[in-house]
Amino acid sequence: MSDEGIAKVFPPREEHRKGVPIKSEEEYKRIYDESIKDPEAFWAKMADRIEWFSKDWDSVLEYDEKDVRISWFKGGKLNITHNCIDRHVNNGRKNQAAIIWQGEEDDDVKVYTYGQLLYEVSRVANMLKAKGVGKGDRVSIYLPMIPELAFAVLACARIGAIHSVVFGGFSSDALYNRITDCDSKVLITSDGGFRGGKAIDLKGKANEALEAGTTVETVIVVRRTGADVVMEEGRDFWYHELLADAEPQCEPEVMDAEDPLFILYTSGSTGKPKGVLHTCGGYNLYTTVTFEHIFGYQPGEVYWCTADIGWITGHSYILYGPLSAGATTVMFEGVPNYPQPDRFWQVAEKWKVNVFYTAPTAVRMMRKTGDDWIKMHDLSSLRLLGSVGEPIDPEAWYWYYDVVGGQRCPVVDTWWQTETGGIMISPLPGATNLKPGCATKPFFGIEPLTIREDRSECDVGENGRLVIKRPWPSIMRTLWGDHERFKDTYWNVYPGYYFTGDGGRIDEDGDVWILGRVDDVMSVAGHRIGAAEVEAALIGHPAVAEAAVVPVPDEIKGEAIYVFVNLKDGYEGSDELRKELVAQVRHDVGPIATPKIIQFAQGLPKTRSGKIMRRILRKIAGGGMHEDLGDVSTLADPDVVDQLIAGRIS
Ligand code: 7RM
Repeated sequence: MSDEGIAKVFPPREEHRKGVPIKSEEEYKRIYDESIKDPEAFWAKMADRIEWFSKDWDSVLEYDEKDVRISWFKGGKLNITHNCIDRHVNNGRKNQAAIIWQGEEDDDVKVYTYGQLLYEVSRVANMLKAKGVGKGDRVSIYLPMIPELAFAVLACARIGAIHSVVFGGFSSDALYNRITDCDSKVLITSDGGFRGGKAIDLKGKANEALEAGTTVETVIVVRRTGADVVMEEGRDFWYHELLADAEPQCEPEVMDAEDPLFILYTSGSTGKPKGVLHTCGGYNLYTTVTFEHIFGYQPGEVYWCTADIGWITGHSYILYGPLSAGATTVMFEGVPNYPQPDRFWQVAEKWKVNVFYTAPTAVRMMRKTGDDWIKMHDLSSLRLLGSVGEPIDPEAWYWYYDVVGGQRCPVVDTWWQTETGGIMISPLPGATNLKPGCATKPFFGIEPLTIREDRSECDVGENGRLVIKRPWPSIMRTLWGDHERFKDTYWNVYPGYYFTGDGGRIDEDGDVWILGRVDDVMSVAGHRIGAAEVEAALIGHPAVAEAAVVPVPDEIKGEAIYVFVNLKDGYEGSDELRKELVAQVRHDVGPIATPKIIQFAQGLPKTRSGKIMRRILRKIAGGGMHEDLGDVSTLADPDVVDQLIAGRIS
């Protein structure tokens, strides 16, 4: 990352201030200072950005620091789908497009107005009720990016069921783990999905996941590809058949602000994924307000976030934030390079997209395929560009700004996490000086800090660990079924602070630079993958004695997966075995975790207590020589280091 030295600064231009909520740096500073001085007063005032059935909350924030119990607006009543749908229908937006669904094939399009969305979501809600789903029940959703995914998510929220969306790229094992961890009663899936012109099988994987026996009583299957699938009598039902009997009126369940809204599993530094739990009120409010301020959405505009709804970005900024703000949001089934490398630009031109939000990996990929693919499209509708998921390197930032945005559009580099629910650090288009590669300023009510190992505050410009000072409305409330892990992972590492797991640096302007993960979590093509999950899969293979997984820099994906395996006696490393190991990882974790390189090793560097030193392996995988590795004298067997360096594969 070439973020050393003096970064070039792009102040907001006059046209960037038009129609956005915050119009100058002074205004941002004034409101920010207020929001930090008295966050409760600030959020109580902001609470009017959404509608409540009752604003009679006990208190704005309750925060028990010792047991880390956090509640916002407890006692207040609302339903997020009322805010995302009904209130717009009631306020003159009934016939405005809510969701523009663009299928993988260009003529495969569906547009749902807010009025139609109410109809669809209400029917699916009634369908779930008819299957015995009620408030607090868990529903797992394993679907491709089709409209039914949006309906299913919102239908759960409408009746107070807790949705757990599992990304379609995850394997049957991953799905099984995510179903069993939260004891889902219902699974909603499909006969398959389309990806890059090929049909992918979801029902087969779902069947496999359920084989071992789970709490799932009912499987609802959406017809998408028309593939032949195995349906289990009495358990499996076709979505379209159930829907035929569903009434289109369904009153939204009255939810407490602190009732659970959804679980979303995310990778951590152990093999077991963490069920991040979000609740209704704070999440609804925070995603709405960040969406309005950071994207500066204006009536009539078309907003497109290219993420998958299987990730938090899709939850917060394809569905809940934009819909709550009354936006027109594009939901895209396809991939960036099918049928051609200009697919994103062709779609953006076709729908006259004004706000485009994507991941750096996609930007790098399209930068590599060349400017001609983009110059053939009229992208003059674009007003603002967003980036999320990993640090955007200045090269990619400049290309995004120059070539995609034609130097007209501010680039908002938004830093946040599954756990934070919404965007935490980001420029505001009318107020913030942009710096390529820098996430810049905290959102209102957010107080980031960089600290040293010993918890002392870093100096200006010093690299440290990024922590956040106090709870904000959309902070996760717990890890499903494991409050101790929640406390240990996020709150007890640096007592008094929420620990992000990221490194960071705050410069002389108070701008925050994100330096990437400091734990064993990798970011491959913007997908968050725990090293431990991949290692667990590898160790599941009979030939493997031990495995260590580290990220290596990758030109397009940001990071790629480099694997060191130590084989059991009697096994020989071979290309055949490599293939088997890759297949094992794809089966256990999913294709998104496919290793790039597998190096067979005689041993792994370990401390005397037996802990694998991934720090050293990371350097070796990245091409480091012995002298780059720092002190290796504490290793149990320092000789393995030279063997590993000699055996490195580039
Ligand atoms: C939204 C999302 C979270 C991790 C986070 C970071 C990295 C996300 C940025 C970023 C640098 C950014 N949620 N990350 N956004 N790093 N600049 N703008 O991605 O839970 O899947 O991942 O992603 O390391 O901790 S996530």
